[in-house]
Amino acid sequence: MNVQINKSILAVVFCWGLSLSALTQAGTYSGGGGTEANPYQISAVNDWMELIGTSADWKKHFILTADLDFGGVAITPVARDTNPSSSGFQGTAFTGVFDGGGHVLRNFVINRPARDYVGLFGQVGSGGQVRNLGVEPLRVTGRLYVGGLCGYNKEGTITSCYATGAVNGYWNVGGLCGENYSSGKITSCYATGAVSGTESVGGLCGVNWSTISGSFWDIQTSGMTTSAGGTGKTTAEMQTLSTFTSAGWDFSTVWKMLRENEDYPRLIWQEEFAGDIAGLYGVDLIDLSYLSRHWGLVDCGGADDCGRADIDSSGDVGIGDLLHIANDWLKR
Ligand SMILES: [Ca+2]
Ligand SMILES: [Ca+2]
Repeated sequence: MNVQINKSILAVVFCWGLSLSALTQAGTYSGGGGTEANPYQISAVNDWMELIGTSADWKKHFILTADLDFGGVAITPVARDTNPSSSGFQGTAFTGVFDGGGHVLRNFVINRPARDYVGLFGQVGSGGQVRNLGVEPLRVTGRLYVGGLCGYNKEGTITSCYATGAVNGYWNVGGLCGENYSSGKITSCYATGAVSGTESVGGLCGVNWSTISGSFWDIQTSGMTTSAGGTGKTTAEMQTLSTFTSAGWDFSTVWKMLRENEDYPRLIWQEEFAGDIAGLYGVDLIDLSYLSRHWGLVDCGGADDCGRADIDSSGDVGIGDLLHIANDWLKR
């Protein structure tokens, strides 16, 4: 009898173990099958956490279907190095396709000061693609090969991406990518984050052995006048449409310029807010002070539309417009 019961318990435990291991082998995300025709859908922070934890999927296809705000939490890279005491990369590179869908991942921290290959993606390998993605970490800290988007682009293709946020490391540190190696390709990307490090440090990339084209970094906000690859521009130039159109950037299906001379290019499907009427993308004191400068204006709707301050199209600038800013306060 006891033997029988023990056998049943064993069977239950065995099945439970099997289902657990199935869970760790492939993610479910917000749907999709991980193929090119039917990519896994990333639509919530939990989906990204699942991707971080599921190395078996790092060769699959993904699409981001919304802007994600991580609320300031610390995350680890996808395709991270698993052995800090051995030089070189140990672990699984990202060789899949991550299409940002014109959306943004923002408001997270990556804090691995004693680790190499540090970025949203640690190492992008052969066949790996990251495209149409904005990356806005609060800060990224690592040791060797550190970047906002990727630590080490070994042989991957990175297209139409941007990275903001501070990046700090020791060697091979860049605002977008720590090192672009071998057949790695970076096209139509920019970086604006403050970059700091000891050796081979650059506004866009720290080290480049391959092809970087049509890409830029902000020499003022990055604090870097040099980069391995890319073209350095002032903030004013980075907020000028022709800087990018003359480099072949696609402003009909990939990028948009919300406010030339005030903001950087943004990805076309980034969320927009009614209260975002001035300055950089997002609703903050700049928008509030812009509203206050136009406060009390009447007869809006003419040629200048009260300079965008009549948000609710009521014909004047007043409480109704302030409510829009209050409602969207600090959204980005
Ligand atoms: Ca704004
Ligand atoms: Ca109004």
